[in-house]
Amino acid sequence: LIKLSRMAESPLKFEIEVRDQTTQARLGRVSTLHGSFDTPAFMNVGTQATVKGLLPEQVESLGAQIILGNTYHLMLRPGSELIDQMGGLHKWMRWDKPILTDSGGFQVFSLADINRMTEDGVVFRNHLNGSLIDMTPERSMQVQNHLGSDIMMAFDDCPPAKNVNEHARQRSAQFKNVGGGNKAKPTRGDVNKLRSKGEAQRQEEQQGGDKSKRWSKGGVDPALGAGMDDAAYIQRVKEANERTIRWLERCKKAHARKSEQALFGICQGGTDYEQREWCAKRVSELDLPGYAIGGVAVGEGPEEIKKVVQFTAPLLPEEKPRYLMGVGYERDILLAVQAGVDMFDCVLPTRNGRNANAFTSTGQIRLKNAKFATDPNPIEDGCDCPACSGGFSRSYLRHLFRADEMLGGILVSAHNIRHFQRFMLDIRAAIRQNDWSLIRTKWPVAFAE
Ligand code: PRF
Ligand code: ZN
Repeated sequence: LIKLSRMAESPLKFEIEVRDQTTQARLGRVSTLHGSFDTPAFMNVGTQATVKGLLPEQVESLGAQIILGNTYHLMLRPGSELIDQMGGLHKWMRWDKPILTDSGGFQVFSLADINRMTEDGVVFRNHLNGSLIDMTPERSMQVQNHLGSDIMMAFDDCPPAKNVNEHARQRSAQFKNVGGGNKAKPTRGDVNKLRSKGEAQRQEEQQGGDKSKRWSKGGVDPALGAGMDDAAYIQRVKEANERTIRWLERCKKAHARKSEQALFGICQGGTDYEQREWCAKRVSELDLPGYAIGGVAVGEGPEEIKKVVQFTAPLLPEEKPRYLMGVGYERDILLAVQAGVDMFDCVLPTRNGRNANAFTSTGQIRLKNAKFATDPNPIEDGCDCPACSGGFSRSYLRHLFRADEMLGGILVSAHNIRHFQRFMLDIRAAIRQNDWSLIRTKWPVAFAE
């Protein structure tokens, strides 16, 4: 009876309709208070409360059933209090279907100029006005409660991969310079004072703050992981894991709209299997409506992604949706689906679309390339997107990008969104028919090296 009443209260329902016979793949449906979406699902990213360049009705007609929003960006501008005041994110951006919001955890680590990370949270610099922002699990929950997303993500600690790329190494170096540079560093007292104030007042004070203040020693370098030796890397991952669980417990407590919004926990652990196993077990014990695999595709290669996903997915509860965060390319999605993952998100379709990169079933093409100057063909034959079915040639699209015309980015974003949604449709059909040959013949890109 207790279990029944708890289920009745849950704002999220996951039904598995078909299980694949040869892999761990499942076909299902997630229901929220804003409607449902089919799984395996690909979520298009609407970071700034917009899927860049497209009307909500266009996003919907391209096949998107759920989109992703970002705590990090929306708390900085316009502020989540404003969105709450305007009736919540769905109403404000005119998308009345499901929305998942990321917690800001990953964005703080990958985008922000971090001043200090402690047990309590992360202090980072607002890139819009230079003010200092104090981000904690409680604050992330408050922002996501204001936004009113259907699925909220826990605030986690996501270290980069051990042999991460040059970009992350530069970020690491940048962090190490913070103390010696001309940037202001708040004291603990400043942070505590800020915490008891509203966001607007907070930001105002932070801008006029005492520039002579410096951090005392302590805290953790969040960029650690990059280029470390094995022992140091495992130590960093272990600390991140333990912190992620403590922060998750705080998130669960601070979540104020449990009957409307579902909180997903995140399994970290980098490329260390022992740590993955530990974290999967700990998040699963917290009995949440869904679980994510984080810390994947953070600079490691595709082989490593495959091994970690295949190891971690089956460790998460069978009957709950599993979400692989920030992934990815078609081959990564396919192998993750076959390992039992149900949800994905990635900026690739829209980001690459704006940059004249179009996805096709055999790989990406760069539309700015001279070889398309007189190419009369659509991006992809048989694609039913507005660009391809509308008769827009590669030649014309190339011209739009060279002339810096906004229609270029709009059309290729639309095509790319449709590309991933068609791919997911075919994946769901393959599971339903228990036949992967359809994917092998129609989507060679998913089998490319
Ligand atoms: N944590 C959160 N968001 C994320 C990630 C993560 O680990 C990733 C990693 N690929 C993408 N987005 N909170
Ligand atoms: Zn198309």
